[in-house]
Amino acid sequence: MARILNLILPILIVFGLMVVPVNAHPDLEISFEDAEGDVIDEEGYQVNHPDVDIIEVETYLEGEMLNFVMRVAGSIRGYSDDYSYMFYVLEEKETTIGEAVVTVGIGGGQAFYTTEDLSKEETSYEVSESELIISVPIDVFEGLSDFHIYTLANYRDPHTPHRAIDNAYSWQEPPDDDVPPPNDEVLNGDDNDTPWIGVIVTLFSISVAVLLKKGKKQFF
Ligand SMILES: [Ca+2]
Repeated sequence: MARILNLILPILIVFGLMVVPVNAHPDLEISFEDAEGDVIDEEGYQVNHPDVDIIEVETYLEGEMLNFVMRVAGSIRGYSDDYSYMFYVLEEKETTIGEAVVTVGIGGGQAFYTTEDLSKEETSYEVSESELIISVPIDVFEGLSDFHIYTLANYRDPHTPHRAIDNAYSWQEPPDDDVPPPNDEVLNGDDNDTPWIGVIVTLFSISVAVLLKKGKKQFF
């Protein structure tokens, strides 16, 4: 019996080490939608400004990069100083942009990402009509406990206080009733917390390890 335990224990430890780091990485590939026609001005009134009207947001992995995609109802104006399109990566749902661990955005024809230590790096991007893709090295997201996104599209008139703003975020569930929230309806978010399967596998391997350790003490 002791010999079997001696064989099993190292295998289990290696298995546990393999499972835990996988489970520690949140799902970085998410997508969600936002209602069309919900852009507001600086006073909160609904305005027609399709170039900042977010309709879809997506992140996907490509090689060593994580791509941040935003689609708007009109055209992406990332080349203009008057427009900005931002992605705020948050570790907790329903927190503010001030809590962002990574900020990804474009404005004035320059795409960048900023990490928590406020270092700002220029990065590559693509714009095709209504779609913006900003690519960020995957290393930037190492060690995150969870992955949620708050997005913001913003137009600022350079000569007046007028602004047009739309936001969309990954954590909102479809509304329970048939009445959508005013000005902002986010549907089909598939942003999940740590998958339960990972938690179950981890708890299982810890339990078996503890049992074996107890057994080992008893047998030696
Ligand atoms: Ca919208």
